[in-house]
Parts: sequence; structure tokens; C-alpha cells
Amino acid sequence: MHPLAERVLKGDVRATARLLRAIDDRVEGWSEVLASLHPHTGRAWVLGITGNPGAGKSTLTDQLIAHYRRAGLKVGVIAVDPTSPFTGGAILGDRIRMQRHALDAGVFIRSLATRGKLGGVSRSTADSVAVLDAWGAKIVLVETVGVGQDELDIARLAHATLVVMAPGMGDEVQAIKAGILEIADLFAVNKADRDGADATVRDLEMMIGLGHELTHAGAHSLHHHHQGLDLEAMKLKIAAEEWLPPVVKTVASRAQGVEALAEAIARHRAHLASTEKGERRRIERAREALRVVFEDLLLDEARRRLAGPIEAAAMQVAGHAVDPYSAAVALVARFGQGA
Ligand SMILES: Nc1nc2c(ncn2[C@@H]2O[C@H](COP(=O)(O)OP(=O)(O)OP(=O)(O)O)[C@@H](O)[C@H]2O)c(=O)[nH]1
Ligand SMILES: [Mg+2]
Repeated sequence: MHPLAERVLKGDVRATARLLRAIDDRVEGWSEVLASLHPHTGRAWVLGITGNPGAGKSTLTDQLIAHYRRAGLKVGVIAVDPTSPFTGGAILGDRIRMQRHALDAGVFIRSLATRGKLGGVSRSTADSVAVLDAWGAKIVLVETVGVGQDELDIARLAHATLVVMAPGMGDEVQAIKAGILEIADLFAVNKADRDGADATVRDLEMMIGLGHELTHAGAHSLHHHHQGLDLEAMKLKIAAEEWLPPVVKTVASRAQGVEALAEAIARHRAHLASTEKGERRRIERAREALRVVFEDLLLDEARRRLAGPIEAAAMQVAGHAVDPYSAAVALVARFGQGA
């Protein structure tokens, strides 16, 4: 095994930081190091934490770190940050909000700037999760902003997704628009010290309940069409498989509600472990992990091999000799023929 990989497996923080940088810089041989770590991964529980800007994700993450540290667990944190590295704002903010853990050898915090890194965010996140897992993290918290495509992809890489909302931001409506209900396993209504928190909880619970009713209606018609089957067993199975995302009120800035939230996270984990859903999720995560790397490598390879033709096609498009769509189709065909 590569000496760097060996040091990472022993929990060496500096080696872990070095490997993460090497992966970022796509240093020669990094993927082999990752490959050699793979058999030693799969032990960390990955929790995605997402929500609107300023909802309190970092503050809550900081509190969850403290909670898991009290339980004696090593914690990895990945803050995926869409802001410009030049303004530096949010990355610095994350660092400051989690700073009290900076000197704790049982905590590894990594910021990933996404600007200028088109497409590669999911892959960098997946790689970072794997490295922190190998480093010995028992839980990896992945903070992402909003619900863009990257966030949805990252949610698919996590075991569970926590959506953080704040009252009075019109979050509720936006969330449903963006289809966040589908990816949320748990909700935190943070800033519960502010007006409107209870209304936000009510709105959310109503929406979750509505989704539940629809699934239930589906289950009933299923029963009618399978009279010969053991209905009771089937009902039990459906009940056991069902998970209604709990809504937990928190005041992250004052460490309130954090224990209840951690308990809900643990219940969800136990739920996955005791149902077929857990196994399905495991396969989905593997599929997603493969997809992000495959698509990234494919794009790299295509761009490398077709660098000349792409440039030539760009000139033709510029001169209105061909439209971008036809040019792209021709490029893909050329790649397919092994160009
Ligand atoms: N009143 C109140 N303020 C809070 C609470 N939690 C966090 N804050 C404050 O809200 C602001 C934003 O908190 P962050 O934790 O940075 O929020 P975030 O969601 O990580 O923000 P981005 O990463 O920029 O999207 C900070 O000033 C926090 O101190 C809370 O429960 N109540
Ligand atoms: Mg943040």
C-alpha cells in the first residue's frame, strides 16, 4: 500500500490533508491511493446538511460536531461552498463557526470551494468523504447550500439528508418547489427563538402528512388487487418501511434542540438498518459514487481527445457555418468512433 494511504488509515491528520490536496490537484497516482483505501471505507455515517443561505447550517453543524465528540466519535466535516474564493466570505464564516473544534485531533474540517469547478463538485465531495472515512471518521457531516443540482447529487451520496430551515424566510414554499421533500429524511426548524417557528413547523408537518396520505392511498389500492396475499404482513411491512421525516425545532446558536435532533438522526439510521430501504440506499449510493466518477472521467477524456476538433467546431459555430447542436452531435459521434 502507498505510504500516504497507510498513514491516513492510522488516522494521521497531516497525511489526510495532503491526500485531499493531491486529489484536488489531480496529482499523478492519486486515484490509485484512493483505490487502495476503498476496502477500508464504508464505516462512516454520512449526513448531508442542506438548506437556504443563512438558515444556520454551519452553526448547527458545529453543535452536532460537539455532540458526537462528547460521544467519543471522530467527526469529519465537508463544507461545500458555492461562493467565490475571492470574496472568501462564507468559507471563512464556516471556519469561524466551527473554530472551537480546529485544535481537536478528532475533528477534520474541509472546505470545498465550488466556483470554477464545474461539474466536479460531487466527485470532490465523494472523494473527500472516502478519505475522511478511511481516516477513521465515524460520522461525516456534509454542508451544502440550497437545492441546486449539485446539492441533489450530494444528497444521493449521503446516508441521510437533514434540511435546515429558518422561520419567516418563505423557505417552506420554496422548499416544496425545489422538491426538497423528496430528499429530506429530517427537518430542523432552526432559529426557533424567532417568531414564526411554530407556523413553519406546522406547515412542514402538514406537507409531510400530505405526502404520507398519498403513499397510503397507493398502498390501499395495492391491497385490493392482492386479495390472495397476506394482507396483515403486507400492511406491517409497509408501516415498517415508512419513514415520516421528523421536524425538530432548534436554536443552534444556543445549543438548544441538538440532542433531540441527534436522537432523530439515530432513529432514522436504525430505521434504515432494519428495513430493506437501507440496502436499497446502499446500492443507490454505490451507483451515484460510480456515476460521478464515470461522468467526470468521461468528460475529461473527451475534452482531451477532442481538444482540436472542439476548437475547430467553435470557429465554425462562430462563423455561422454550423449550429452548436449539430457540431456537438458530430463531436460525440467522432468520440464514439474512438477519435
Ligand atoms: N437567532 C438565531 N440566530 C442563529 C441561530 N443559528 C444560527 N444563527 C445565526 O445565523 C447566522 C447564519 O448562521 P450560519 O450557521 O452561518 O448559517 P448557514 O446556513 O451555514 O449560512 P451559509 O453557509 O452562508 O448558507 C449567524 O449569524 C448565526 O449566528 C439560531 O438558532 N437563532
Ligand atoms: Mg454555512
